[in-house]
Amino acid sequence: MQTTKLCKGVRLTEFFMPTLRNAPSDAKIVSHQLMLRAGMIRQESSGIYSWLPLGYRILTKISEIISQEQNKIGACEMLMPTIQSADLWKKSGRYDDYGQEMLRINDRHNQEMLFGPTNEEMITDIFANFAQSYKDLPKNIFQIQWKFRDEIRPRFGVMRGREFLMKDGYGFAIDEEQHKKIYNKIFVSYLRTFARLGVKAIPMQADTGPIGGKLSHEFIILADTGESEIFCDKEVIDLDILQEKIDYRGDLEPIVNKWTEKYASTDEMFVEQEWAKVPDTNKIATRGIEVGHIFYFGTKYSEPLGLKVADKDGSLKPLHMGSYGIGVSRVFAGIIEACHDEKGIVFPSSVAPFDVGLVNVSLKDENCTKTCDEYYETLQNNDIEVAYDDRDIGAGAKFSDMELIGLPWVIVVGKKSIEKGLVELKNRTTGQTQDLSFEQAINIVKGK
Ligand code: 5CA
Repeated sequence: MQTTKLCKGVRLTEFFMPTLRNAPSDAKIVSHQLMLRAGMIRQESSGIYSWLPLGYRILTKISEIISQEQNKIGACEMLMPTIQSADLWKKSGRYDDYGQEMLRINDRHNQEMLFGPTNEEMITDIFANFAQSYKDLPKNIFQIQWKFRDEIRPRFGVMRGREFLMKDGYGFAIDEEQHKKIYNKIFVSYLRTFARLGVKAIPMQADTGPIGGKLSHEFIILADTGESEIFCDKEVIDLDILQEKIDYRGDLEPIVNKWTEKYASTDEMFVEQEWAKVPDTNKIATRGIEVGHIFYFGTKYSEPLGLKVADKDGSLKPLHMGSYGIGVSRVFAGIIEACHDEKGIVFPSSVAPFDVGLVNVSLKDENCTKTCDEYYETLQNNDIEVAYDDRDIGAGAKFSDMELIGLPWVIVVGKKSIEKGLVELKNRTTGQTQDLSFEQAINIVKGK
């Protein structure tokens, strides 16, 4: 996929990709180990990471897919500040509720500020300033912005960080019925988003926690290393949203029902009697990674913050709201938990940092290097994103780096293969190699 701001190709002599042979011993789960080894992130302090060029590139691709799917349901993207004033939080009553998880800051005028753990208060205040009547509704607004939560136990790398990237969306409606339509759109678009990111995230009944409200689902990737305990009917896992014909202007209730009629729940919402009804052969009790969480909480914030608009009959009504989160940096780790082997990451093509690696194994051979330089240009001209390994290191080290960073394809070019007019094309998923002409290799990489 071509993202707007990413370059199509990099030479590894210029690219900053500090790969490591071994992961530091304190990295306990495979995604954390592989992200460190692949030179994607570096820990700056507990739960706080720098995103190195390779990691940042993937994070950008994940964010772009999320934005695209949000845009399809008519959600509009904006950006709010990371630093907020404490005033709004005092009004909503959450200034005290959030306790030590909230990072509080005093500015030079001794004003109480905080690093936003989420943005319900601010967006409600913004919207309240402009919305006057039912004609301004429904609206669905989102941002992709850094959050800070001073977690007691930050762990597993970016999976549970203190600073992390979140897509937070907020829906505004005149009543519960109108809000249910937003909820359903979000629900279906999340299924599509995660499917496009190459992972299966199962919607599960969930607890609403400090965000509040009565209707809530978590989207969970099944993985033994996940922090959530889950119980679900195997039939939910077998469903495939990409096969579904979706009309976001139509009634989405049947699709939502299809994904929610079978039992799927986190341990917090577990109900023994319901679980007993699931046939034993379908019962899956395992662990999972919560990559998304959606809430409908009615008038919880609009009442205390005084957000009311005129309904058709002129009477003032408090807005019905919901909030919709995706852990952007967490889903990155979740994808790696779901997609790796003993050699490294096996990225789904939609989020792979590059489509193909181009490995020059005869760097000293002038003809081979000249040919590789040409191939590097040709690949980019064919809209193929390429990482060109032109480094003066051994072939073995080049191959293992390509496997580690998980590019779907690698094209190997050496003195001997050029003499035969061929290149070697390697598939990361199957490990199979083929000797082909460069043009044939391009067609395969492009999926022709
Ligand atoms: N305001 C709502 C959504 S707009 C909200 O804050 N929801 S949340 O608390 O459930 O967070 C949304 C998502 O952010 C979670 O589903 C999870 O994927 C991600 N997330 C939450 N805490 C962390 C953390 N400490 N590290 C990484 N990701 C996190």
